[in-house]
Amino acid sequence: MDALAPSLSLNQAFLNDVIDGLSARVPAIPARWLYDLRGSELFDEITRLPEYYPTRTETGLLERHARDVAAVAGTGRVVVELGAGSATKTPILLRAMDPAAYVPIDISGEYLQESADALQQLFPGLTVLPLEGDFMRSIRLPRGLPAGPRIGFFPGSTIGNMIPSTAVDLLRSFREALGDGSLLLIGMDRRKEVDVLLRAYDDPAGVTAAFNLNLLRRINAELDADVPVGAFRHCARWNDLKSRVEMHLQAVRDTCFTIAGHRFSFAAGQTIHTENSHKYGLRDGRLLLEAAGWWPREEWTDGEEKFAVILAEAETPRIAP
Ligand code: AVJ
Repeated sequence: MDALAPSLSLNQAFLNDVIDGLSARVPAIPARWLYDLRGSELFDEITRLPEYYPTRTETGLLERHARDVAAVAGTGRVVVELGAGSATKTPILLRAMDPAAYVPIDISGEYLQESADALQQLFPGLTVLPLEGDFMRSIRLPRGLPAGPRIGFFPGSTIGNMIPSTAVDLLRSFREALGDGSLLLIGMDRRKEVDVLLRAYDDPAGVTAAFNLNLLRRINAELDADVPVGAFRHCARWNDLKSRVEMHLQAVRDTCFTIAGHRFSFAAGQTIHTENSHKYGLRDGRLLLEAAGWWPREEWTDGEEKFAVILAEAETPRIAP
């Protein structure tokens, strides 16, 4: 395949998602397109905001309980991370687990290599086997991994981006890929007071707004488009029925624009839905795991129960009841 092909097809996929999404009855663009280089930088900035509690809370939970994880999991497992690996969270787990190998899986090869290199420097003796691929489509672990049970690591409440059916599909395919005897360490954001949630997704410094609006800038930069970015504002909403924070881009006036020859018009007040962030009650998170064949063994939460880290065990299918 020639070197340009992957980026051309990525561009085509972006274009298709944007055109289909904006043509839908409820205009929406898949959240994955928020995370270009600039978007990832802005998300990084979000994680350091005083109002954005999830990253800080989860990191604290991992620091406090990595030993408890190792006590259940034992040492010498293969650690498989869904995502490139966080510079702050992953080392906490690896230090406690003393794994046989570390396999980060991410769609962005460049970002993956960078973070894998950084972790390799931190753990010179560790076998690091980065795997480029879209874990939302399929998970196939590399051949020749050290034998023995695996532990999956899925931090950040990334699961919260997915609607329940997609979340269960992903957790089940992860269960298949990791195999019998495996464990899963997953971070889930809890339901809490609406004003705390909304402040985390609409910070006074406007970083989350910039993150959301960056999608329109990206469309203009990559898709031959003339979206008037100033005609939209960032909007975070709590959807209680679906138990999620939604990010939208809301038209502040009537506006129309063209993307690759397709014309779109938005009336003032209309929105483009850009991201979901599901929040789980105590039972919700467990039900999601159980529905996908994972049995929650341990659950750790902070004093205010803002965030939960759950250690689940691959369930052996058996005849009910
Ligand atoms: C990376 C999906 C976990 O939903 O909290 C943060 C993304 N969006 N602020 C989240 C996000 C706006 C974040 N996740």
